[in-house]
Amino acid sequence: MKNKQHYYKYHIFCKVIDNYGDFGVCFRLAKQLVSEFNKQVILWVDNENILQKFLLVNNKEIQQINAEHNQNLIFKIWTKFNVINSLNNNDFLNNSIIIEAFCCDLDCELLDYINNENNKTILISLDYLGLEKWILDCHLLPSFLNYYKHIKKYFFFPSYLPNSGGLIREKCIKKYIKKNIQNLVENIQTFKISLFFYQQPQLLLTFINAINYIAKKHKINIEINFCDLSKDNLNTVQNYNFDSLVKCNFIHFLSQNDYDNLLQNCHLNFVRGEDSLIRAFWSNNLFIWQIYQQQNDIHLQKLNDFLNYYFSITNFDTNLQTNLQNLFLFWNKNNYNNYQNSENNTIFFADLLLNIIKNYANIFAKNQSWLNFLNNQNSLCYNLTNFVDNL
Ligand code: TRH
Repeated sequence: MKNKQHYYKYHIFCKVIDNYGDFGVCFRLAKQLVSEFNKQVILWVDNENILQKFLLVNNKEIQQINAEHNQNLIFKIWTKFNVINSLNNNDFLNNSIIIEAFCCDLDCELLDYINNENNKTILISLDYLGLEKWILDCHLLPSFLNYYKHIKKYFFFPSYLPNSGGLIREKCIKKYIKKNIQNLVENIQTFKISLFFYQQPQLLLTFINAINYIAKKHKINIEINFCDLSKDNLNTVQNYNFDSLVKCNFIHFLSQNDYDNLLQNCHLNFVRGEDSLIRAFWSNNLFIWQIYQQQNDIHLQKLNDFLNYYFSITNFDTNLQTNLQNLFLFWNKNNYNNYQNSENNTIFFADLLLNIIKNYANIFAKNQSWLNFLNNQNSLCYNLTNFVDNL
């Protein structure tokens, strides 16, 4: 029988392209590998500000952060060609797993170092959330590196599709899901919303006009939790003359755990990149996803792929499904600089939103099948560790 090699040293390399998701995903992965899989992880990130933002510390040196943090999760700032030098003991690079998050490129110095026939280090090219079925044909395929004959490298595709790499899901998630069914749905006094979006001032105006209109006209208490608003947008909302039935909370950047808690406590979450989308799944509440914009509107095709799949599992009543779909499309198609808030847009958006609020219990119940479907699959960390240990 083949001897199993148990890898316990992991390096995650993270390049921050923009926003928070690049680091957010790597941070969650690192935390779970340490806390649930007993791994030792070094998380390399090329942007110190992002690290400080997520750890909620200002101006702290990396050494100080590491000293105060879990010994099995070490943060290092990744600058060009500093990897070998900044490891006191290069041995950590041997027989380890190296994850290139979102397919970021490693320095050739590092590749040279591990390109050694006695070194069992494995490279994993971790891709973005895969929405299309073709990813299943590429998931776990080896990648051949011309100049580095001894390096073993594999593609890994996270996704909700069965037989893919799976999604990041910690053990505690199942507990939250049960809690939410009892807490949130029965007897709603105030409809709670969280808003995390690619800040577009005109779309924000449509949003607050619509909420105000619904509260005033239909006498519904609504609470909005505005997450990480930019200064200008904060000004707009703070100077807005809301009806007394609307309550606004302005929330600074939270720890990931606190952000997850917020999603669990809101009936409807407007979320952004792939990490907040997945956390919205686990919150067990309804969500509207504002997908990251790409050239030539490729993102809209991806959004449609997601919606088609999601709806094929949830089986919402036809009119509610159309309503939800229109809400997703409105929120994404109008996220452009040329979008102008108007009364027509406000009314259109308000009607879609009102329909969701009124039918919340029904949609929530149907949404459970999505959760059940996801929960029947293994988590990303399980799939990853299992794959490399069985190579
Ligand atoms: O930051 P994002 O919009 O998206 C990113 C980037 O666009 C990037 O290019 C893309 O590659 C990447 O997504 C996958 O949104 P996302 O993914 O939802 O990440 C937000 C992270 O910020 C997530 O980990 C949750 C976290 N967060 C907090 O920890 N506290 C907060 O208060 C908020 C609002 C978010």
